[in-house]
Amino acid sequence: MKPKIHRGRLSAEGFRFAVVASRWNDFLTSKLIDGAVEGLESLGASEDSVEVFMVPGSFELPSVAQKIAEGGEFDAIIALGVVIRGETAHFDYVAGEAAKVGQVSLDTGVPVMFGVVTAETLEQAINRCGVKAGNKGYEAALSAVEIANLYREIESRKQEPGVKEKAFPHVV
Ligand code: INI
Repeated sequence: MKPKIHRGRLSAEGFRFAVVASRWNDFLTSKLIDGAVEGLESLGASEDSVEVFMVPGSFELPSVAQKIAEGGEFDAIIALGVVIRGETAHFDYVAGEAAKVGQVSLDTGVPVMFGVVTAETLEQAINRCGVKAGNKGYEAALSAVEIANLYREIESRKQEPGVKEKAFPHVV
């Protein structure tokens, strides 16, 4: 058996993206923003299809992502931040709150990417922000494009007549 495989296309054309980024550790989050914008641009996003919203710290990412999602203007949101365990006694609270962007996705239906670097040390964080081990902002941007396309494809199936009948032949 060879089931049909659906995979979001890597084309940003025709989509709108919001980047929500933390100012905390801004010497690193600025690299994540650059990476995300570069990633979107490389997949065909136009300048006016990308907007960046700044928040004080990663703790604020979910609430602002939710506000943006509720506005209904964007097809995907990319949340960016850097939380370093060595730098804060409340690492777990900040990182845990930041990860709630996943719940925002589920609650609003707008995909939110988790582009937050959670690192044990400053060195580790630096390496994940485009110095050695890639750039988490760039990666999150590519994921945003893929998921926005996949959502659109899945959404478009709802409009096709007969989809429900095919999936639930016993339902009349
Ligand atoms: N915010 C971060 O994004 N990264 C951190 O490492 C960090 N530390 O170290 O505390 C941090 N704190 C700020 C926090 O996100 C909130 O902005 C603040 O608590 C106000 O709600």
